[in-house]
Amino acid sequence: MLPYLHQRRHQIWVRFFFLQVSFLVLGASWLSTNLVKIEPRLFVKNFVLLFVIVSALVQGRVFAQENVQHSSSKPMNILFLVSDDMRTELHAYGVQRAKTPNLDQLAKDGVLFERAYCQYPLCGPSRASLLTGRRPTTSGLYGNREWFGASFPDWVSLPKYFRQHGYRTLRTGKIFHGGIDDTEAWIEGGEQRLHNAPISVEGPGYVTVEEFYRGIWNNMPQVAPGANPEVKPDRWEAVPDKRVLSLGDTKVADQAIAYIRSSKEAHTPFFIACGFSKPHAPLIAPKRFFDLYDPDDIQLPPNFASLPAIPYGFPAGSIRPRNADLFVNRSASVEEARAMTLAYLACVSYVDWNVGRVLQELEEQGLRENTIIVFWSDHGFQLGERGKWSKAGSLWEQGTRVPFLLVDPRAQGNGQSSPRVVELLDIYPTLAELCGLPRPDGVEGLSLAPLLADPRLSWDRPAYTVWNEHGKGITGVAVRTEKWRYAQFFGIGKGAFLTDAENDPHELVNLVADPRYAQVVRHLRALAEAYVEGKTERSPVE
Ligand SMILES: [Ca+2]
Repeated sequence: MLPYLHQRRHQIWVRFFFLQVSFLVLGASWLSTNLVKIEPRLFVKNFVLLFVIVSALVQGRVFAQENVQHSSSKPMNILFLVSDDMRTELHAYGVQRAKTPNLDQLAKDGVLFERAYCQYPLCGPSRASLLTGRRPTTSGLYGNREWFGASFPDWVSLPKYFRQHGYRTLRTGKIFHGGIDDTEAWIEGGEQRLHNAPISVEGPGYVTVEEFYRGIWNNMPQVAPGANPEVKPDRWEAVPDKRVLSLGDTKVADQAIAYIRSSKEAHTPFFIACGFSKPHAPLIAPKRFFDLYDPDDIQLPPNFASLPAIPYGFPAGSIRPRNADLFVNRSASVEEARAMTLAYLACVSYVDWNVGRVLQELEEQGLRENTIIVFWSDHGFQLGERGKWSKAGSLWEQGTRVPFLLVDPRAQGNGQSSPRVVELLDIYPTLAELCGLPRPDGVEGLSLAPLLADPRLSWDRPAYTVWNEHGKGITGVAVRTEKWRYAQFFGIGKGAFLTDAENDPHELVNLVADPRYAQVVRHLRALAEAYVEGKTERSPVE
C-alpha cells in the first residue's frame, strides 16, 4: 500500500480512540453532577446505557467516515492521454511561445517530468516499448509494421494487464501504431490488426557506401520551393473553424468524453486510452489555433539549415541524409520553415484544446478525485535543427525528449516538477503500482511512485534511446543523464558525441574528444556499449 494511504488509515483510528475517551469523560461528568438526584443502582444502569448509546453513535460516525475514505481509496481509474510527435513544446516546459493552457494546468495539478525520454524515436517501436514494458533491445522491435504478439505471445500489454485486473479498457485514437493494435486488450474500441508480422530476427550486418548513397543519388533533393504533392504529410493547413468537428482528433476526444460519461455509473474502474494524432504531419488544425500565433514571433533555431546537415565535429550517423515527415527531399527556405513551425505550434494548441475538453468532462462527472491522469508523447521532433524536420533517427535532445505529466490526486508531490531522468518505459510499472496491482511480469521500467511523493528524490538512472537505420542492427545509442547526452554510432556513420545539456542546450559542441571529459566519456561509453552489446550494425570497413 502507498505510504500516504497508510497514514490516512492510521489517522482515522487515532481520531476514533480520542472520540471514545472524550465521550466517556463527558458522560461520567454529566452523571456525577446529577449524582445527588439518582440512586446508586440507577447511576450504574444509566451510566452503562449512556455509554452504549454514545459509543454506538461515535462508532457509526467514525465508520461512516472510514467508508468515505474507503470510497476514495477504491480502485483508481486511469485516463491515458497520448500525443503523436509532440516535443516539449509546451508553456509548462518553459517554451514561452507555446499556448497550452490546459496542459499547463494539468502540469500544475500533478508532477511534470522535466527529463523524460523515449526509447526509440519512431511511433511504432516507441509505443510498443512503453505498452509492453520492454526495451527495444529486448524485443528487437524496430519497425512500424511488426507485431510484438506474433513473436512473444505471452507478453501482456499495459491495457491488457488492466483488463485482466477487472478494468474497463476503452480505446479511442492512436495508442499502438496504426494497424498493429493489441485488439484483444480493449473491451471497447479495439481496431482490427492489419500487420501480424513477427519481429525481424535478422542478425547484425552492414551496408556498403554505395548502398548508403544509392537512394540519395537516385532522388536528389529539390532546391525549388514547394512540396511534392505525392508526399502527403509534407504540408500544413489552417482549416476553417467550422470544420473543427470533422477533424480526427476532435472525434477522438468526443469518444473519450462519451466513455467518461458512460463510466460514471459503472461498477468497475476504467482505463480510458485517448490517442491524438497531432502534431504529427500533416500539420492540419482549425484556423483559430493558427491565429493564436504571430508569424513575426516565430524564431528559427540557431542551428537551422535548409537541408539535413551533419554538424561540424559530429559523426555522420547523427543526422539522416533525408527527412521523413516535413520538407521531404526538398530544401526549406527561412520563410517556409517559419510557417511550418507556426503550424506545428497550432497543432500543439489544438491537442491542448482537445485535452481540455476531455478533462472538463472528467471534472463535470465528478471523477477527478478517483482518476490518475497521464499525458505523454511517443517521441520528440526536430523543427529545422540541423536541417531535420522529423524524429526518425534523432538521438538528439529534441528527438528523444518528450512531455510527460502524471497526476495522481493522492500524491504529495503534486504541483512540482521533477528534474530526474525517467523513461517512457517507466509508465507501465508506475500505473500498476498506483492502482495497487502487482508488478507485471517482465517489465523493465521502474515505478515512479516515489518521485510522485518527492519529485526531487535522489534517482540515479540514465535514459536510453536506440536507432536501427538499415535493419541490420543498431546504428545508434544515446545515454542521457541529468547533465550529459552521450551518443555512439555504429556502421557507416560511426563515431560518438558528448554534449553538455546544462551549458549547451542547442548541442552545438561535441566534447567527446576533449581530454577534460575523458572520465565522463569512459563511463557513458561503457553504459552505451553494454546496452547494445552484440546488437549493433557492423562497419563496412573493419
Ligand atoms: Ca509518433
